[in-house]
Amino acid sequence: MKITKIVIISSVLGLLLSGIAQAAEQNFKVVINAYDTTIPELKVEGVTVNNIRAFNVLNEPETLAVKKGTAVKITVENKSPISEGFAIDEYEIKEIIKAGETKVISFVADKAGAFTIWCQLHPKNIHLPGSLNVIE
Ligand SMILES: [Cu+2]
Repeated sequence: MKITKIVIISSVLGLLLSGIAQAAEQNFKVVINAYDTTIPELKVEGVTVNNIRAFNVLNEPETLAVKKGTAVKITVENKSPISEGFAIDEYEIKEIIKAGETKVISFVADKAGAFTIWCQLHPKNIHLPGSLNVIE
């Protein structure tokens, strides 16, 4: 009878502990995609413009949210045809991911706030920045 109780208590404790360990860790998958678009003809207010090319790079998803204290693991896959950057200044993260490659970035989100995730290689109007939101 006593042994049964101990076994039950220890297995409940084990479940609780593994539950806590899971809550303190969060994995994300971010894909860097490039969009190359050409608009053959655009008419605005009587003015015609031809062959407008728009090249944009997006981190998808753009926004990541975690609770403060979480061990964060971000797997970043670069599907753009060129090298892309992945930087979060406040966390001293500055990575370069070559075309077609994947990099895993790990850190503990120990500062609360909204931090810009940006590409240190390209202008922000081409490679659109995202956000890491660390909630208190
Ligand atoms: Cu970029």
